[in-house]
Amino acid sequence: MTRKTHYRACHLCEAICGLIIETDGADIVSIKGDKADPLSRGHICPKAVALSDLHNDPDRLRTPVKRVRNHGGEDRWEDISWDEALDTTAKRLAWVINERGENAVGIYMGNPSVHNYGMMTHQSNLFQHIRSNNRFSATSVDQLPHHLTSLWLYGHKLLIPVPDVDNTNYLLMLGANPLASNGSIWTVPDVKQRLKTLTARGAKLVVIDPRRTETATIASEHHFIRPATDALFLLAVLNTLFDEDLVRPGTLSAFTTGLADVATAIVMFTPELAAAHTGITADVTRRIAREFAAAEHAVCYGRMGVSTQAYGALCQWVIQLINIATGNLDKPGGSLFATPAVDTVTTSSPGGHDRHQSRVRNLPEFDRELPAACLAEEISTPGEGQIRALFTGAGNPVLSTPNGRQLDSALESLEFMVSLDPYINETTRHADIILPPTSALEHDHYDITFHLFAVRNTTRYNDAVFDKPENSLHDWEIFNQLGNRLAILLGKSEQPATAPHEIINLGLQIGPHSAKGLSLEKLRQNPSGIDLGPLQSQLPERLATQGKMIRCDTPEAIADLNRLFDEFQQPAGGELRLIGRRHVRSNNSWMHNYHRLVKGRERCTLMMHPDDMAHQGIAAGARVTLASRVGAIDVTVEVSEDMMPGVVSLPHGFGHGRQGIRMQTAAAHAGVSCNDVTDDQYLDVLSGNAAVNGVPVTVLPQP
Ligand SMILES: Nc1nc2c(c(=O)[nH]1)N[C@H]1C(S)=C(S)[C@@H](COP(=O)(O)OP(=O)(O)OC[C@H]3O[C@@H](n4cnc5c(=O)[nH]c(N)nc54)[C@H](O)[C@@H]3O)O[C@H]1N2
Ligand SMILES: Nc1nc2c(c(=O)[nH]1)N[C@H]1C(S)=C(S)[C@@H](COP(=O)(O)OP(=O)(O)OC[C@H]3O[C@@H](n4cnc5c(=O)[nH]c(N)nc54)[C@H](O)[C@@H]3O)O[C@H]1N2
Ligand code: SF4
Ligand SMILES: [Mo]
Repeated sequence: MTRKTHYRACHLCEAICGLIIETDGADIVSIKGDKADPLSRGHICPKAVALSDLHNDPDRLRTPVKRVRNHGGEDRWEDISWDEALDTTAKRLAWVINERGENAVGIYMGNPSVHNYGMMTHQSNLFQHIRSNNRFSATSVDQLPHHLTSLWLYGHKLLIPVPDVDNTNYLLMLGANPLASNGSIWTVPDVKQRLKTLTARGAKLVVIDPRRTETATIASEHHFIRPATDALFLLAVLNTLFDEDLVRPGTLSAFTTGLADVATAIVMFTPELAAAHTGITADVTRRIAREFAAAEHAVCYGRMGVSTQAYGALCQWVIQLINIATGNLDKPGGSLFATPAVDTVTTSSPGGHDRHQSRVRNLPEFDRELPAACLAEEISTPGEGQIRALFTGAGNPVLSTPNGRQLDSALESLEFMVSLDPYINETTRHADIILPPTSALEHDHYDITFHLFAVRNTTRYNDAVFDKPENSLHDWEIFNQLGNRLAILLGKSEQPATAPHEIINLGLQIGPHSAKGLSLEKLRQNPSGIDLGPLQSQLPERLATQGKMIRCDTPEAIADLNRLFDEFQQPAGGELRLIGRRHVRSNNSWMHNYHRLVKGRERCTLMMHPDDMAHQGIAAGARVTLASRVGAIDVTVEVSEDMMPGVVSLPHGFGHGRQGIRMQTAAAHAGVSCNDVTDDQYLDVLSGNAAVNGVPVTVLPQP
């Protein structure tokens, strides 16, 4: 019939793989890797094919809906027109702003919004009219410590250097499992092959993780670590570098200060102190420090597992200092800053920290957002500034933030809630109105976020695969139209609708590669992407700090060392600790509705070491109760020698067996939500980031 070939980058995860999608009329015939993509070189993972399921999913909303509650308390969803949906939403938001104040409107933005460039370019069309302090996002259950550290050291929240995997001789990796996640804050498509090549050419990959993960299995060395003790290990490595005179910042010395003060501040963090808590011997720690220092090019990298824990900010700060102290920052084979064709570093605010605090618990803001761990209490605690209306966009905080059950019930008490989302799920089921955007394949795509963290500079723009259906709106159009309706009600001026691709066209022409004649037109002519070359050293010019200096002796981090030292004065406790887990066929909470991704063996299991099971009298496959301070869930145990004794692991993003959600396949593979057990009070105090890893728990056999 009308067969067509489309070029497209996958937006599902940070690897941004190039795809070739064959269609026949409205049907997707095939989805394959695009070998001509200069970054991904043909790689894809099983999720790419599910783009088709996502597009065709009968549960995906195609029209706005409003919730109608009958006398029996049961909810029904009614289709409504876009005019009714947008007018009602604007009116209700304006009412809350006028009657209750701007802080009475809360905002929560989820992870897919950074994978959908129209949501990035146009959210301010709405949010500029809601000048609320009560803004939240998935950042504070994820990478907040990275941003904070980059603000301190490099002057901008987005200046995060990435491991130069293809040229390094030594990669020390903590709290990351790129073989499942495909890399994070590190856009590194086909990471498995890249890591295998790394070890094959004689370089070393050392993985530190409480579970022997898929990545650990292909590493040169893996060491178990007790959850949430990484800061002790990392400080012991840095301390060893100072102690054994292995600090060589090299050319970085010209614009780096404060290392000597750091050396003094951390003397008490010895490998022996660390060993008593981490489980990694002092000998191993010293050896790793020496090998790291001796390697021609080395890089230390830490992700989710060392970010969403009680000392997340300290961990990320010390990781940067290890790279700086050994002269590996901004060096090929070490860690490098990318130079994206559209450079959001120059167009976004650098970020700021602790300029205001949350109302109930005084938690610090970062970049005008408060920690997601305090969203529920800001809704349910009465008083001036209480959240009475909530906007959620591309987020599912009931499943993704700690003590999700508490938030689940807090949402019930709102006067108004609206969700920009294609699904009726655990969070959006509480909304009064749901605004569903077009499907990803119905809008064009430019990755505005992840080129900034990519291992090579490339650029790629792709047109929509399918025409926009009649009576539908893109995410950015919804922001624009809702913003304009709200503006009129608040007596402010409307904003013209400049399409996202026009913003990109401009960004390309003023960006760092503008000399190469980049424009949207040129990118359209090269739909597999354009290679812009390897990452380059660019310090100190790229720094956004005062005087283009890196000040290593960050006062906030140094002050936090006391909290760490005090906690670890007591001998290690014997309690079980809970950590998370990712699977390559899953993606946070929202990709369980596609049969081909969920089929097979049950995945929402509690992995536990056989010694711990024997100790508690638990048999393989038994049902147990996993409990913490905040809640308890029943789950099946999976025996695993790959777990560190004393640590149990449960994936997040499950728990779909709740009333009123409209995701049939997900509900049939419901599982339980590990965030019904993670604790909203258990945080990285310094950054406010949720500590969803390392949570103290108990596991009891069911009678
Ligand atoms: N398939 C798939 N891919 C994804 C996602 C997904 O859900 N599924 N999510 C995407 C998102 S939003 C993100 S942020 C990235 C995350 O990407 P990664 O950071 O690579 O995420 P994880 O696979 O969760 O790896 C975290 C690791 O930390 C370990 N860990 C837990 N606690 C500790 C600790 O205290 N210390 C140490 N050293 N390790 C610890 C865990 O065992 C786990 O192996 O993945 C992205 N990609
Ligand atoms: N215990 C524990 N908790 C965790 C984690 C963990 O490892 N362990 N990981 C954390 C991490 S790293 C993250 S990033 C968060 C994620 O937390 P969230 O961002 O809150 O949750 P997601 O599961 O990504 O939910 C995405 C939502 O966006 C919708 N959506 C998908 N695409 C689009 C789109 O194009 N437009 C719109 N408008 N909506 C869309 C989906 O339907 C879904 O409702 O979870 C965090 N929570
Ligand atoms: S690795 Fe990520 S970007 Fe690549 S195909 Fe899979 S989900 Fe898409
Ligand atoms: Mo994330």
